[in-house]
Amino acid sequence: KVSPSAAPERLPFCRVTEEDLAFFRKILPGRTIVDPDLVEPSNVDWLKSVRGSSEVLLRPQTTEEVSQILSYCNSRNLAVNPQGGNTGLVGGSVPVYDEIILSTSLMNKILNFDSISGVLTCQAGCVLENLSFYLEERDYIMPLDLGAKGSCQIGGNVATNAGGLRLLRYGSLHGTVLGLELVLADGQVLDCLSTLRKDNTGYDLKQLFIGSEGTLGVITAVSILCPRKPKSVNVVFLGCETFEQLLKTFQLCKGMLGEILSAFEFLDSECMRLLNTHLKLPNPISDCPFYIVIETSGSDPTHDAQKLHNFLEDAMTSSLVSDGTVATEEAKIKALWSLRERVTEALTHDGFTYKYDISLPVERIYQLVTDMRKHLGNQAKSVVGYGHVGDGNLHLNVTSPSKDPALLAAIEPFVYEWTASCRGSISAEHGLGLKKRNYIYYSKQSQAVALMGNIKAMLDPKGILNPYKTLPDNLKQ
Ligand code: FAD
Ligand code: 2HG
Ligand code: ZN
Repeated sequence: KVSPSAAPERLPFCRVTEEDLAFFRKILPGRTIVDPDLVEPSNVDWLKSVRGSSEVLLRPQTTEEVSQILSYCNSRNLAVNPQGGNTGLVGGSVPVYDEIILSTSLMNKILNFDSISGVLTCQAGCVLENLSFYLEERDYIMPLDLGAKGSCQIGGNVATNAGGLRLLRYGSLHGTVLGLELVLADGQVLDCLSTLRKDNTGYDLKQLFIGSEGTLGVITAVSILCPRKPKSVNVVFLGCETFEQLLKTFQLCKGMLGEILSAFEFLDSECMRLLNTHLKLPNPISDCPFYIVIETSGSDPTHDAQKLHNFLEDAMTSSLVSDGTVATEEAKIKALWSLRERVTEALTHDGFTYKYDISLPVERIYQLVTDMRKHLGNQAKSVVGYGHVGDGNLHLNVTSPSKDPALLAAIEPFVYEWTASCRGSISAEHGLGLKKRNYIYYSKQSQAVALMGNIKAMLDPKGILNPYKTLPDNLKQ
């Protein structure tokens, strides 16, 4: 019996020849990279957990160049791995074998910004943080924010349907992305780059590509609806004794902060220990089992301060929270946010990390961490829980000094069965990539997976786009 996490077999794609390289060099002079030292970083994922053996990295600058590359690769039966900032966490962004890496890093032009509607149109390779800087100068912000903002690209965000820290307020990319330009596997350019809020003319095709992880087409441009920059931002860092109190604080917070609430995130004391130990980040409040990061964003500083004051008073007097600190100035806001955003980085210093990105009914999310700790006993080095409480999304991470097959066998399928028993999702926001592809059935009915297979076969009949990713192996035979 083959283990669901075993490496898939190489599919019969052609191998890159000198003639192929001559073609690529003609259309991408100086941007067809074959020097192994220069290709190497694109063969390894951010977590350094998976490694491909591609010998070719292509760096197009225009949609037309992407179209020429795919048209050629499709006719030659050469497999292609689209890559943005390579910050993906499920092994989807790097090749498995010798797939050609198509990087969007040089497709980094902002094409238009409409300051009346707030719609930004840009090439797919724009780095998320650069877009945020650009917008902030114009009194707008991006509707999404995540810890990888300094490297991840908007095309990669859309391809993974990244959630992040602001989803609670501004919703998912399925709502904020208004248009996409795509290149299909055979090189056809699909122009769905609308900037309209409303457009019910037929099927909304762009939705199919949001979260498709590079398996259905290459995203070359994005138009996205951006909110106005809030005039007042406050961040509160609180400590709670129990997860039940944390949930009650969430309830109270929704009721009392309502329209100005822009994030409600949590981390447990194990995360805090790793932040202290590995990143030397001090705890700004007294030690507690659970910590909450609340952000408010509004248009009137006095009004927001009053609301926050009332909320904190209620939370303290009803003993829901045991300690806390508030930040209104930018430097302190950033410092408090680092405690939440840098947990992933702290984990990389703790050892080999097994990552789980689970959606559950919010009242169940921490029970999975507690049950996992009991289940694993002393087999794991650390078992930590953190995530997006406001979205019912838990990040459960388990570390060990090095890769440990026995530990993995104890975690899986336990974690997936537990999740499926509550009708949760085994991938809330990171996608399936290479690592989770064979677990799709824990969250999707087999008819739905079969339909996904049909869509893939229709859009990419030769299967050249990001093979071995997202769809389970048994569909690809
Ligand atoms: P890559 O990693 O390069 O690619 C990811 C996938 O998209 C791959 O399958 C790739 O083939 C495909 N792809 C990339 N570009 C294109 C394109 N133009 N067209 C078609 N397919 C493409 N995720 C969250 O949802 N929320 C978070 O809060 C969050 N925080 C993170 C924090 C850290 C520190 C890190 C390292 C990652 C985090 N992530 C988070 C993971 C998240 O998926 C990525 O950070 C981001 O969305 C991926 O963008 P990227 O440009 O790096 O894409
Ligand atoms: C976050 O919310 C990211 O910080 C990363 O989605 C989660 O590393 C993880 O497990
Ligand atoms: Zn997350």
